Amino acid sequence: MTERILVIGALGQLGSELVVSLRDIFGSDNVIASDVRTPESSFSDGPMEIVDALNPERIVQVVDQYKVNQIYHLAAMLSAKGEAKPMLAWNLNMQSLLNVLQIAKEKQIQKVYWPSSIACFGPGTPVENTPQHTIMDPNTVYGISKLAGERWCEYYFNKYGIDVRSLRYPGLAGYKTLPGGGTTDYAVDIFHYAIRGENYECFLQPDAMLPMMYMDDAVRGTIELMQAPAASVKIRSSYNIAAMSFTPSQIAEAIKLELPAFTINYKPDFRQKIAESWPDSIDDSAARDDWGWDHRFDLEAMTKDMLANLSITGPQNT
Ligand code: VAH
Repeated sequence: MTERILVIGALGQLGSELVVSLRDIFGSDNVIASDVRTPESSFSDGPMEIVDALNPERIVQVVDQYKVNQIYHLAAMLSAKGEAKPMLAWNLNMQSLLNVLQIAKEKQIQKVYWPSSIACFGPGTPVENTPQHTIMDPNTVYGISKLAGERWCEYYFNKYGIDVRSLRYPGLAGYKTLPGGGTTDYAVDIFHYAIRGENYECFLQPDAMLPMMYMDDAVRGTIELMQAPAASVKIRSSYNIAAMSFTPSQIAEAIKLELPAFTINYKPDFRQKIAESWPDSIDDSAARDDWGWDHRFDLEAMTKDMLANLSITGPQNT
């Protein structure tokens, strides 16, 4: 059976890279990129549709037109932006997921992917090596929507047999696209400033420890989860997944090893409080045991790869 994959939210930080990798594996014509925004140039090698994830009729129209049998639903408002527009964030993050889950049920979609986040944890969660099953008391709209979304995913799996799979991403850093409205965006912005030879003013404290992952690992882990045999996917809320943890001062030191002239100063804003509510490190043994997850990039490898690629592609204005 040919995989016909719809990616909703394809222009986002994760979507932009996931579409490229999915097209490499399944063929460009079999991966339909979609977003509420019109792309400037991306994805011209395959189908691109304008889809508002809050419009279920439009999603169904594209599912029917392309005979879609897998949906990656990535559209969401991230943590920092969500605190500025709480009701918009809740509605987008929750209603769009419910639209996709209901369509998966009605149209017999074979597999659904939906990203959760370490933002589903909160100040009461054990902060070191946060377990797969533990206290979850998120205090951001984004985190609350991720916790609720995980519950809905498990509900649709148990009640209707929908094969929906999910990962609790840490902060993600990649060189191809800028993140939008997250608390961990600093870990991407810092590289663009460094490549431009400019001082970086960090919106988190130097010792703000956060779980992070290089985009290459996140994209590979996502596809490996989706290609795993259904029987090995034992967690149907969302899997903890991890690679490394670092602080702004540690990533700054890693950059200085490559660019000695790089400088940073710190001016924490409201995002510091959000960062403090999240874990320092994650126990992802369930993902490693159930479907063979393993990360490949540590801070040094990510730093080298980011700087090497940005020196070729050129920094973007963050
Ligand atoms: C955010 N990048 O900062 C997202 C992520 C763990 C953080 O979910 O909101």
